[in-house]
Amino acid sequence: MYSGDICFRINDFVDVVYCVYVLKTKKQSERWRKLRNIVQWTPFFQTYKKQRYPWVQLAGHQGNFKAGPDQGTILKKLSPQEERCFKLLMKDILRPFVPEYKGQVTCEDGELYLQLQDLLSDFDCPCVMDCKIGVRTYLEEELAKAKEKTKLRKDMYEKMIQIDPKAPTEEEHRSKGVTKPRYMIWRETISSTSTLGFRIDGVKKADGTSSKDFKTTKTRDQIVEAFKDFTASIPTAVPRYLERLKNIRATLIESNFFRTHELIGSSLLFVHDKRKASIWMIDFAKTVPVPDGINIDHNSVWKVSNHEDGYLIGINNLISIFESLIKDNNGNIECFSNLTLDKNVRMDTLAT
Ligand code: I3P
Repeated sequence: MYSGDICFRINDFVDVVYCVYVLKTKKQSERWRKLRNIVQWTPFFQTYKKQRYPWVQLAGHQGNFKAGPDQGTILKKLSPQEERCFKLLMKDILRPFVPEYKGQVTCEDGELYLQLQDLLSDFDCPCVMDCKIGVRTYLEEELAKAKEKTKLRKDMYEKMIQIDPKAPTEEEHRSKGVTKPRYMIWRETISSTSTLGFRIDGVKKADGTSSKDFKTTKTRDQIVEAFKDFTASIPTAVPRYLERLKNIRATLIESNFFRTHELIGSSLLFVHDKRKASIWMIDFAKTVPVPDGINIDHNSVWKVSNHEDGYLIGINNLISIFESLIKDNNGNIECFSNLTLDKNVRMDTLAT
């Protein structure tokens, strides 16, 4: 499963050369495109790129991403469940809020990948934040499997004691292992997942520094501080994010995909630079259809077998926190000088 994965390229040298070349002639650029594809996949060039322009991954499983064969794309290891979601999302009204899916690609090692829009390709020195949405991060199916057959995870026990050596029970200490649901539930309660319906999984700032040190960022005040820090150098991003979050919420409510799916371990990717800010829904490896005969509203309390995911609880809290960031101490919307809002954004939409 590949939830929580985010990855992107910094300064792809090939693309820069390509852009310069494209200015020459169209016909030549066609030839260059072919050549570029060949060059990009040679082992030497892959090594060069790895050393000089590394991939940055903020969250999720290592080794899931590669540069895409076409400019402005990335490759993500195939998860059939995620591919199924992308195919449906390309036909849903949520399409503008997810990376564009461009089909499957088989790499030279024979592995299958999904080719997706590189969400960072239009930004200069972007700041990026991954927030995992929902009050629950494991599937009901994972819980049922763990009950049938207990599998102890040493790696999860180790991650647990690194944060809090007192967290495991005596028995867990003795066996030096915890089950996956036990770890996932503990992670949800030490972070803001179980209370606010989302958590910060990773942040990368414009200077290139990144942090995944948010495992115990739990209270609303801690989140507010983290968001302020994330937007400190470009505060105009705040109302833009708020606008996008409101658009996402309005679209989710109308979406057929959202109505019929349980979204677990899915994230919102926040990206801004000096000029613009946007948010996309990513990571659908644990997004599954709601079983027949069950309806969810994404807002009700989860109980085993009701399949609620708390996605809207997270979105509503994010909106409320971003609103608080743009209000002054008297509760008025602060004026953002130098801010050119997108065509369809009006200041009054920023009011609660
Ligand atoms: C990981 C995180 C991932 C989860 C992964 C966990 O914990 O919860 O979402 O992957 O399980 O180890 P952490 O963030 O504390 O490192 P899935 O969402 O795909 O289950 P895994 O180790 O079984 O992949």
